[in-house]
Amino acid sequence: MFTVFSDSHRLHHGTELKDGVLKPSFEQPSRADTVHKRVKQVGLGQIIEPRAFDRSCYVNAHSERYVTFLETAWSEWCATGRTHDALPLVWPVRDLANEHVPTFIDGKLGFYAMDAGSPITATTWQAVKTSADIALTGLALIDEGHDSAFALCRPPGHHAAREYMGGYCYLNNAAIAAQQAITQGAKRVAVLDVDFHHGNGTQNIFYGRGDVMFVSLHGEPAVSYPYYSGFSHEVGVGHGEGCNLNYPLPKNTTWESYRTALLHACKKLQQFAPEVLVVSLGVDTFKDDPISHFLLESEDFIGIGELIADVGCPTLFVMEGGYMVDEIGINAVNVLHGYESKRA
Ligand code: Q9C
Ligand code: ZN
Repeated sequence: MFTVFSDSHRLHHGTELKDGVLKPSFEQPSRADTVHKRVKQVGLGQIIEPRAFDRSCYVNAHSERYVTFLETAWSEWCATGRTHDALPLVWPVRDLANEHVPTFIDGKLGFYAMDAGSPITATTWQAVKTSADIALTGLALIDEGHDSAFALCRPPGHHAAREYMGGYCYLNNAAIAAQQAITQGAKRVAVLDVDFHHGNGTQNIFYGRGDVMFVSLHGEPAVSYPYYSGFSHEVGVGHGEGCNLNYPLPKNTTWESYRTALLHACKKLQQFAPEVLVVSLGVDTFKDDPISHFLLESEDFIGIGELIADVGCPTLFVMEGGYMVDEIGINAVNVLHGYESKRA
């Protein structure tokens, strides 16, 4: 399997407000570097640089004004004399006006963000753009006839919705790739999200769409970020009704029950018969993950890959979360090995 990777991810590193304290983000550069090292160590396959894509490829999944915000936020923030990471501190909740985009950067940050976990620095946009290009390059490999590809994206993407960032995510890499497949003529595409956290951004982008199925396994919203989405009654609307499938799972979920849910999810995907499957590959379901609470062991990730292979279609793996840096490479590559063992 080819891997798409770029050193440019290191241009993004910042802080997050956690437990009332501003700390270095759990989403740090060593994550992608550790996965990259593991890919090389086991000889997964060729590692290539991303190609550059047109801005219009991102605007297909996001709104024009949101992409412009990401491109310009840092310079607007700097123009006010601030030098530390740009983070929102106020949000347009319920009764507050939502129709008009504020003109001042502090208002914009809250308007285009769901939390205070996604800092923007001087070089964030460059890393974010490259991360999306990595996913698009992975999709291009599949178009060119590869059965699968690994887009080693960082920063991750699945919390980023059509018009907001959050949960360490800015552009939704998986959604951008899925949309690109549709733009290029695919009739049906599916996104399977196995990150510990609900892929609220991907759900948001495709909620009204019958041509893109979204299936997510995640910690139940009662006790897991992002708290406001991921319920099983969220099934899609309009043309998309029945095309959104959530599997919220309780704290301390182990492989036995995770496997049962994934097996069910994969059967649904198989029935949908997508031309391409995009996997939002988070490995924060690992037992030692510092911000999550499932109990998967490293070997269980091989099982995830094996079950995904049974869906039976070309598959693009897009890196999402996973914060136990020591094992992130082993766990991510285990999924890819599990997949390959069943498809080769
Ligand atoms: N106390 C991804 O895995 N912080 N994002 C939660 C809960 C946000 C995770 C804090 C976690 C986002 C891509
Ligand atoms: Zn996650």
